[in-house]
Amino acid sequence: MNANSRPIISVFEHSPDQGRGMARDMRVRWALEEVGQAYDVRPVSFESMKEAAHRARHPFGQIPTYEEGDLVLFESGAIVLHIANRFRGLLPEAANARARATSWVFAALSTIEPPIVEREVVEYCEHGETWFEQRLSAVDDRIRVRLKDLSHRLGEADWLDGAFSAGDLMTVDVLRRLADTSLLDEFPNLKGFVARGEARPAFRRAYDAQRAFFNAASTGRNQPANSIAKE
Ligand code: GTB
Repeated sequence: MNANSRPIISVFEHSPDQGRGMARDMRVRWALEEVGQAYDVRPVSFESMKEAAHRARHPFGQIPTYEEGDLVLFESGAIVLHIANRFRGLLPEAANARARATSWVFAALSTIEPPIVEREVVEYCEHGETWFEQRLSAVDDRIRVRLKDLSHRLGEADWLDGAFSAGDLMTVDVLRRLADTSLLDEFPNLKGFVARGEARPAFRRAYDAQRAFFNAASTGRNQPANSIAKE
């Protein structure tokens, strides 16, 4: 960890999400808040994230990254699982329950998130194409398939497998990406699931921290007082 023994995570210097907590540092901030671990942030611009210093941390030149002493990690799933294994609070003690919670982290990232990301690509990159509406509707149907199955599994439960875990955190954060669509309206129990996640004090702290960071960046006020680790 750094001199203050706090992990450092990389975040957008100026997030294109306007402080809505939609980038993938949000799930890492949330995980750290859930386990009560303070952290510093390393802001990176779109230019600097493609430079050698950041690529040494992240081979694909992206955020988030996580630094803890000599350990440097990339990929939000690996980072959240590391935090969950390193600190108490995000994984059950029992081995089988831990393994099941891990399954949900992977399900969120490799089964639920891909069609949601595809929708974002369609919206950002294919807007204006003659076939845009048809393609968007086809991708929405693929998302619905995942939401229907997830909704069925969640049923009336608060969380996916007993107590709140890293699996719920990751799934809620992935579903939050649908906030600008009406897709979750079709699945009231999933809407409730996301609302429960967002109501957690740790989520609120993480959300407020990234928002304060965004606001300070917008007005040029992000100085070391905000616990920023610079190159
Ligand atoms: N699989 C990786 C992980 O899970 O960590 C994906 C990391 C990733 O996509 N990082 C994005 C990034 O660094 C930021 S989160 N992009 C810059 C680049 O690739 O050059 C994706 C994101 C960005 C912006 C918004 N937004 O504005 O709403 C939402 C999500």
